[in-house]
This record gives sequence, C-alpha cells and structure tokens, in this order.
Amino acid sequence: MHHPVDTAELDAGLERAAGLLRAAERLAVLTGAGVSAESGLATFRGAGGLWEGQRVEDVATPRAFRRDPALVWRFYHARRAALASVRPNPGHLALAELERRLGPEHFTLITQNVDGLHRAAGSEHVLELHGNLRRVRCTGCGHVEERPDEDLPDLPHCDDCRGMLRPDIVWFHEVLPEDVWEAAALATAQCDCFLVVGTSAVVYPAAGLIDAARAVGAAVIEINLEATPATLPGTVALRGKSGEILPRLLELVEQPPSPG
Ligand code: BJW
Ligand code: ZN
Repeated sequence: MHHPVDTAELDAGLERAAGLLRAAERLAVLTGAGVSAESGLATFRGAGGLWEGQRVEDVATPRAFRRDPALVWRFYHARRAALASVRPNPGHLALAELERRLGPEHFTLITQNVDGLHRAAGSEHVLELHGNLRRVRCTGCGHVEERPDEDLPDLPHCDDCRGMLRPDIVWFHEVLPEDVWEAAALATAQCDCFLVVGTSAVVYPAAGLIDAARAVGAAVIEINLEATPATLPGTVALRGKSGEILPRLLELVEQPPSPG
C-alpha cells in the first residue's frame, strides 16, 4: 500500500522525469539486477540476494576460479538454468519501446546485467558491461562462444584446445571489455539525460558513469526501491518497482505535457 503523500510525490516525480525525457536529445540508460527482479531473477546484494551467505570472493573472482573451478561453475550452472524459464518484464519492454520511439541514434542502453533480457525484450542498442551468462570463454585459447539452453558438463572444456571453459562474465578485478566500455563512456559523455534503473550503484567502473553523466550536465533520473549512492541532490528519484514505474513513465512521455 502506498501512503498518499508518497503517491503524490511519485506522481510529481514521474511528471518531471517525463518532461526531461521528452526534452532529451540523447538518452543513456544504466540498468542493474533490479530491472530483472520482477522476472524472478535474484539481485546480488541484500536479503534473499544471490550473495547472501556467500562470499563474493569465493565465486566472482579469477582467483576463486583458479582455486575451485567446480564450485564457481556450480554457481553459474544454477544461474544459467534459471535463465531457461525467465521472460522480460514490463520494465524491459518499456525500455525497448523507448528506444523505438527515440531512435537508435538518441538512445543507448548500458546494462550491468548478464541475463540477456534486454535483447529478449527487443532492445537493440545494448551494451553489456559485465558479459553474458549464455556465453563461455576458453581459458586456454580465448575462444568465445554462445552455449545457451544446454547442459554443460560440470567442468566444461574447449573442443579445440582442451583448455577449461569459464563463463564469459566480468569478475571482480577484471577489466571490462574495452570496446563496450568505450561505447558506454562515449554515450554517457554525449547524453543530456541519464536514467539509472535497479542498480545499487556501488560497483565500479559502471557506477562511475553516473558521475560522468553529471559532470557533462546531464539530468539524472533514478528508478529504485530505495536510495543509493547515486541519489545525489538534484536527482529525480522515482521510488518503486521498475516493472511498474517504467511503463507509467513511457505512457507519460507519449502524452502531451499536462497544462500548467
Ligand atoms: C529494484 C527492484 C525493482 C530491486 N525495481 N529496483 C574501491 C573503490 C572503487 C572500486 C573498487 C574498490 N575496490 C575494488 C574495486 C573494483 C571493483 C568494485 O567496484 N568493487 C566495489 C564493490 C567496491 N570493480 C571491479 O573489480 C571491476 N573491474 C575493475 O575495476 O577493473 C579495473 C582493474 C583491473 C585490474 C586491476 C585493477 C583494476 C569489475 C567489476 C565486475 C563486477 N561484476 C559483477 C559480478 C559478475 C558475476 C556474476 O554475475 O555472477 O557484476 S559484480 C555484480 O554487481 C554483478 C552486477 O552487474 C554488479 C552490480 O550489481 P547491481 O546490478 O547493482 O545489483 P545489486 O544487487 O547490487 O542491486 C540491485 C538494486 O536493485 C538495489 O539497489 C535494489 O534496491 C534494486 N531493486 N528490486 C527497481 N523491482
Ligand atoms: Zn580453447
């Protein structure tokens, strides 16, 4: 249940955000695990998160993989299996529609997510900063390939060189794919409006894009259940579920501005 004051605040925030989006020449969007929560995928941090009761260093670093690849693969086999049954939610779909409305030259979707749901929803200009769960990469020869929707052996190996395969995911202490990162930094430097959705905004360099957007004078809109380090003064903060807020925002953007 919404408190009436919260409802009024959200309505006012939505109007402001819609005005910014209508006026925007170039929009960049940064998404995180929260945008997929309503599809049934767990977020990382917080209660019920993927990392609750699990030390991040034990599963999401190159060192963890060297020490115990089977343990790391178990974590990823479970995540890959979960993908088989998930579908994009209204939040993903609203972002895809926004791209169609603004046109690909005016819209860049930067995601930290590895679930592929933005593309499944129809978004085309998607920059995946942290890789993709459906791909594997050979630790021997570097060969990357799509291996979706299939059971991999517990410890999969490369057909070419017999090297061990790993998920094509960016772990802590690893650099982001350079071309993807540069495209994201460029889209951010060129945007006049930056929309942040469902991320705790604590993982760098991704979270640094929000600061970079502010530095070039872009308006920042944040959709999240709660405040984050990205919620600086001047941020248009829309509190609630992205699967509910994004469709409402899209609807307002499509309407002519209300008088007054
Ligand atoms: C909803 C919702 C709903 C829920 N609607 N909202 C100190 C300072 C600065 C940097 C560092 C530092 N110490 C170390 C670093 C570097 C490190 C880092 O940033 N660490 C910080 C945590 C401190 N970064 C790195 O290591 C990066 N690489 C790097 O820096 O390279 C340079 C370098 C190389 C070599 C030597 C030296 C330097 C790489 C980072 C890669 C991160 N990858 C991960 C794991 C992938 C593995 C996997 O998927 O299994 O990517 S981390 C994990 O966090 C994952 C996510 O993409 C990422 C971000 O999480 P996200 O998406 O924000 O999720 P949550 O769960 O945190 O938040 C969900 C949010 O949604 C919450 O706010 C909810 O409220 C909200 N929400 N439901 C709307 N329905
Ligand atoms: Zn190989």
